[in-house]
Amino acid sequence: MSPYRILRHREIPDLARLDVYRANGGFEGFRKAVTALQPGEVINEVKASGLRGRGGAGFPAGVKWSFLPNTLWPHYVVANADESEPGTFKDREILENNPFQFLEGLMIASFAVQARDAYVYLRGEFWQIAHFLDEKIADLEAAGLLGDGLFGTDYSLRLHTHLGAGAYICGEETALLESMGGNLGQPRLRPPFPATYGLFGKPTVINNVETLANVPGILANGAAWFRETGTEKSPGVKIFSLSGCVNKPGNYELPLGTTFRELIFTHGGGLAEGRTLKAIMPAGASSSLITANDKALDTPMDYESVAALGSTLGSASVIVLDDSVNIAWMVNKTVHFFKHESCGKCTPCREGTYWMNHITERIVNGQASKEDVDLLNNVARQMQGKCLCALGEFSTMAVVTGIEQFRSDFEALQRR
Ligand code: L3W
Repeated sequence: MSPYRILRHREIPDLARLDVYRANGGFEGFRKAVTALQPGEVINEVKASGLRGRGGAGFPAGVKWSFLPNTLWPHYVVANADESEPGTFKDREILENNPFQFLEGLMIASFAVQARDAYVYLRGEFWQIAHFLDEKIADLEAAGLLGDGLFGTDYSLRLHTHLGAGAYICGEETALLESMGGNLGQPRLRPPFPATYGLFGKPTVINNVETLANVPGILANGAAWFRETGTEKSPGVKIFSLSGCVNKPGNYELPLGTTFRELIFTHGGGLAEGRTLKAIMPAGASSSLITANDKALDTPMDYESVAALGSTLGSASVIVLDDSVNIAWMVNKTVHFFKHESCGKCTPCREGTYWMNHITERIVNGQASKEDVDLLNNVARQMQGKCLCALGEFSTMAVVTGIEQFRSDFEALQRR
């Protein structure tokens, strides 16, 4: 038995081959769903498992599936494989090494909402993965697992891949849908949520790759099995992408509720000789900073506990910062990223990220005035609650918490 639920390829060689995946229980969950269960029963099983969205928001997957109205057709399912959050590299490992587990999850989700076409939206830089998935989809068609009248029922399903063009914003679900529809990749106002007005204006489920990769196990082994690990409110395992000032960066599949200390020091091998931990960014560039101390290190990494620390677990891309890092320098990097990736549709984000970038450039180049740190803080706070989507909001997180917790780092770089 592999100790892994998602990164099973680390234990099972050639898991990306259909025969190997099937020999290891692959597509039993999908077969069970299509041949033995009603769509509503599949949704109820996923609801009972408590599986929460692994893309960042932690929204319960089964609940999301249940939102699709049975009065509007067709329904679509879209897998969000636009993995672009700085520090997040988990979906790529799944797609490249355990593609069938992800595709099976997408197929089960499709059956659950009775979608007959489902899509995988990949970031433009994942073009090799798109070709790879196309081959896997062809294997599934050849094996009779995709196509018309599956398992002798009247259920038919086709999968399609769709490449983006390298824009971070297209990971935001409504921008993704706009992009797929042939429009500019810019977010639209919610509500309506994709559940009622999604792809081509039709009811649509959008789930992250890792979320979907959890689904086959739930169908094959049951909701209770899924809940055997993790916490009550955040059940199951999570892939933590660990990076930054740590000896062994990489993806770690661990139960939700594992502490920061265990991830960084036991699995990640700790910090370089002589260094001390300064801060943690648990949700990549979108994080509110967490000042490192015993309380933070002993906090379980689940959605509620990280929120109680004033941050978010997000997609669990844990960036470690040691005492060699000036926080103003790091904030300049995140702000530069968001300025570059802002789609420009809403004024607070377009102008705010531009000005935050301008001011942090002045700070890191030693050209800032005494007032600049307060000005930066003011711009960030003015943006909060006023942006069209999460990008603008999240661009302010490291700025505001960085100044709050490490103001002296900003002042140290100001013009003397
Ligand atoms: C119907 C309602 N549907 C909510 C749905 C909504 C969406 C989901 C969550 O993501 C995260 C952030 C960062 N009727 C609904 C409803 N929904 N209410 O539930 O929605 P929401 O608004 O809570 O979050 P979101 O905007 O979808 C924001 C993370 O994304 N992030 C980056 C992630 C990057 C990756 C990656 O690179 N792989 O995942 C940056 O912002 O952590 O928590 O589906 O439709 N009443």
